[in-house]
Amino acid sequence: NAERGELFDEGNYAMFIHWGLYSLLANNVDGQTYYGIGEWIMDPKMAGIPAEEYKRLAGAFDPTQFDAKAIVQLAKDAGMKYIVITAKHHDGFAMYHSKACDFNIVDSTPWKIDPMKELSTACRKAGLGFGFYYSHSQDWTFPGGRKGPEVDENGKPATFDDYFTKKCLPQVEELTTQYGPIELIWFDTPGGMEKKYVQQLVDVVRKNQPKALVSGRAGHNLGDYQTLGDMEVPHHNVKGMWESVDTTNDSWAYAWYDQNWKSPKKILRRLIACVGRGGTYMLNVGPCGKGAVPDRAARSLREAGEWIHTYPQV
Ligand code: JFZ
Repeated sequence: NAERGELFDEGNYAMFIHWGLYSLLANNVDGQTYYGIGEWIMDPKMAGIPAEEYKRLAGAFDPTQFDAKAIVQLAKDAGMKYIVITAKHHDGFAMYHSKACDFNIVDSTPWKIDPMKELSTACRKAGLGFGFYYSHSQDWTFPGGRKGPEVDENGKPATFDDYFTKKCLPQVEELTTQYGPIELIWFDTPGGMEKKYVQQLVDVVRKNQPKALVSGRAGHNLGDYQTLGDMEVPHHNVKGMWESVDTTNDSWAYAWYDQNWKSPKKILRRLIACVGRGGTYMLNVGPCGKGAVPDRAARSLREAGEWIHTYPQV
C-alpha cells in the first residue's frame, strides 16, 4: 500500500516516548534501585511488584509538568517528523481515557487529564505525525493478559480471550477512533499470540485508520514493516521498509540513575546509519513521573537538530 508507506518516505526520523506509571518509580522501589529498562520494573527479574500493589501507584500519579506543546516543539527542533507514545505498556495502565478499563490516567489518578488528547492535537497543529505504542499481548495487571493475573476479581480463571475481548480489542478501537488521524500503531512483543487475534487488531486499524502503518511487531507478519532489534542500528543494508528503535540513554522509561546520554554527534551518526540505508530512526525519550523530558536528552536532541536544520549550509 503506497499511501501507507508515505510516512516512512517523508518522515525517517521520529520521537518515541515511553511514559507511564513506571516513570514515577524511576527504577527505585522502597529505597532500592533496580537496574534495567524502567518500564519492566514490575517484572520478577526487577522489583517483582504484585499487580494489586502496582495498581495503587496510580493514586500518586500527578504529572503536572507534562507539556504537550513543549514536547512537540522539542521534536520539531530535533528535526523529527512524528511522535509515537506509549498508550499502554506491558503494565496495562492506559495513558489515556479508556472506557474499556478504569485503570487509566483519567479515572484513577488525581491528575485526571488525558495527555494523549493534548499531544495528538499539538502534533496535528504543528504538522507532525502521531502514533501509539500499544502492548497487545502482554498485560501484567488485567486478568488473562499475557503474564497477567490468572484469575479475575472473583477468583474465576481468566483466559487470554477474556483479556482480548474485554480490554485489548476495545482499547485499540478507542485509540483508533478518538484521537483523529493516526499515522502508526506500534504493537509490540506478540509472543505466542494466536494469528486470529492479531488479525482482528490489524483489521480494526485498517477500518478506522486506513492510512496508518502497523508495526512488524504486531506478529504473524501482519504488520507493514520490519523493526530491527531494540537499540540496533544496522551495519549492512536491510531489505524492504524498516525502522530502528533506539533511546537517548540506556532505558526506555525514565530511570533516575541513567546518565548515559548519547551526544548529539552519536545521535546523528546513528540516524545517518539508518536513513542512509533506507530506514527510519525512532529515538526515545523517557519523561519523568512529573511529565518533564530530562534536560540532557532535550539538549542532545536540539543540538543534533540544529545540524539537521542547517545542513544545507555545511
Ligand atoms: C520491547 C519492550 O518489552 C520494551 O519494554 C520496550 O518497549 C521496547 C521498545 O520493546 O521489547 C523488545 C521487543 C523486541 C526486541 C527486543 C526488546 N527485539 O526484537 O529485539
